[in-house]
Amino acid sequence: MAASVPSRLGSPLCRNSHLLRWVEKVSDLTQPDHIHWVDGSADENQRLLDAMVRSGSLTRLNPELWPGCYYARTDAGDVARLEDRTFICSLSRDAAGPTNHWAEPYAMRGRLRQLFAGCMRGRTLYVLPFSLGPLASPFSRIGVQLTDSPYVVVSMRIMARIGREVFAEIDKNTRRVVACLHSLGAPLAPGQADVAWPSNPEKYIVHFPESREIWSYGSGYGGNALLSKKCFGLRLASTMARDEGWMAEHMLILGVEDPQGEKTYVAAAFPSACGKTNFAMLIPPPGFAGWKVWTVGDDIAWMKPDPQGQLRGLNPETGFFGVAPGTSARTNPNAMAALSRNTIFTNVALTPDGGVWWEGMTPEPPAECLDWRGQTWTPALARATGARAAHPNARFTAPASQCPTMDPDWQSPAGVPISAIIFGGRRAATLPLVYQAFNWSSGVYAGATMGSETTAAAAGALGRVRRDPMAMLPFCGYHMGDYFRHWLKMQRALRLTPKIFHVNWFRQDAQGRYLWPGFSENMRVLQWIVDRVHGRTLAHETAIGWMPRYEEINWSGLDYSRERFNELQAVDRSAWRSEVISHEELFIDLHDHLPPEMIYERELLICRL
Ligand code: TSX
Ligand code: MN
Repeated sequence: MAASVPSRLGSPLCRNSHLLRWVEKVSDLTQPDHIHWVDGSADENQRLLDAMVRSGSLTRLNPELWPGCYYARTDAGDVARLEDRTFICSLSRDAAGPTNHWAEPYAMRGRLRQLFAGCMRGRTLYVLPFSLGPLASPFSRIGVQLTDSPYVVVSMRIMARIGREVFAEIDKNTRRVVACLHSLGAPLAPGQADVAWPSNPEKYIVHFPESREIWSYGSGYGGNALLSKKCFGLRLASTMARDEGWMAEHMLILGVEDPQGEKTYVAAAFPSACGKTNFAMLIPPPGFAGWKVWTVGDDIAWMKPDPQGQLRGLNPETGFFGVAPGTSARTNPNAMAALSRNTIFTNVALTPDGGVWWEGMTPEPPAECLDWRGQTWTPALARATGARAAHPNARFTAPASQCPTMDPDWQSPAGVPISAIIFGGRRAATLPLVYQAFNWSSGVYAGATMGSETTAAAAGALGRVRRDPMAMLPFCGYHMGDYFRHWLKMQRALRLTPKIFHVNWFRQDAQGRYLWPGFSENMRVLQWIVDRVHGRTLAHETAIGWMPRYEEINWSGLDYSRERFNELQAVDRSAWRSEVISHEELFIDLHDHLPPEMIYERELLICRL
């Protein structure tokens, strides 16, 4: 080894020879000025935050208003996940499937090595060990992220379990560690001044499922850079789960407690812009005295059958990386409590008193603030130009432990028993408020065909349904057809299969008004689901599944007419025939890997219509 290496290596907190060798190799390739082994302590965290404030990459918020909170503005070209730049580099293209971007692993490695050569010059390489799930849990998986971004280090300290105890676990050399390599791709020449948000216009987010590695280059933001989250927690974990007989899902987990104290846990998958975090932290309406909803997680569920055949679920994360705009004391008081302190805000607006603001946070906007680009923003300017104060994808990174509704068992190493699975979508028509699938395979069909209507004029026509199977379209690390097969196969490992439901909070009447009040009122749907799980309430059979009658919903405290409910729950056969026809689009893409059950379920549905 080169004699220069030990001086750059710093003082390792871990003696695992595989890890030391890998850090040396990466350091030789990327040429950082320093190496910092992350211990995860509060002291270290404060030193990193202070250094970022001094260098201008973070702003400390007013500690009287926002204790322990910091503010970051990204580069304008680094504001979201980049699906076009996300690759699954499996050995065969076929294994990645048509819904992923595939690249030949050998060629990609060559390209990445070119990009990473010298990419950390002038910067510090942080060795950041993390555990997804409590270390003591059989669910937990370990990764080490090598990164040149201190923003990533302080963010991952909120989102995952990091530091000394994870190094100690790696030292035992009994666990396979996922290697995560990340660089902003912005080396500094000697004397060169840094910018507030270093990044590179050329970006790559690359997964190697067979060797369980992640390489991410050029972005410092969110799912591109916090590799524990989408890259490991979903894409790599989904392939590990397939191989090992468990499930890594893009789901929230919540627990419903009834007035007798009985608790029922459900996992739920929604595409983006359906209010998943709001649902995870739901507050029952006034008519539900004695009922409580507990939060286990808002984004990722790792689920596995226990030896008794009961599905158990765990939130592998410890924080929320939530969309700020639209989050308010009205839509989600629990999220507001969670983000009130020790939170990192990114791309929201900065108010003159050293606070933050975003669209939808308060009924009245501030008279003036600095927008996410650092420009003066006023309500008048917004009316004239449509300028937004916060970027639509602005985020809060907040500790889950600060959410008032966290379940007492949210960190239980055994996970929580999952009794129901909910799929949802944002659909203006056709899809009722709620139905229960006939059985596991018809439920898998409901999840496979779920989707949302495009809300903004983002891509193409407004109101077109975009299919997003199990909300996993951007996050499944392998062929989507094989993923459906894995779902079907899981039934055999389960003695008690969770009941599967589909919900739609967004159905509209002929005038384009929402038929359902949503938010807290969704508790009425949750109660019916829980009652169904325990065999305590009736349902009637329709062409698409089991549905509640008006009488079977608890209407306490809400004036909602039978006529409106019937409109909300109507199954329009001709609309459903068109719906099923449009499922074909997805199935054609996946045809050569599509399990026969999906075809049979579709045929059965067509026959019932
Ligand atoms: O999060 C939402 N949920 C789930 C809450 C537990 N939203 C917010 C939009 C998603 C980002 C919803 N929006 C929900 C919902 O259930 N429903 C709707 C649609 C809706 C919007 C406004 C009203 C009613 C329904 N009415 C008034 O604001 C008065
Ligand atoms: Mn998500």
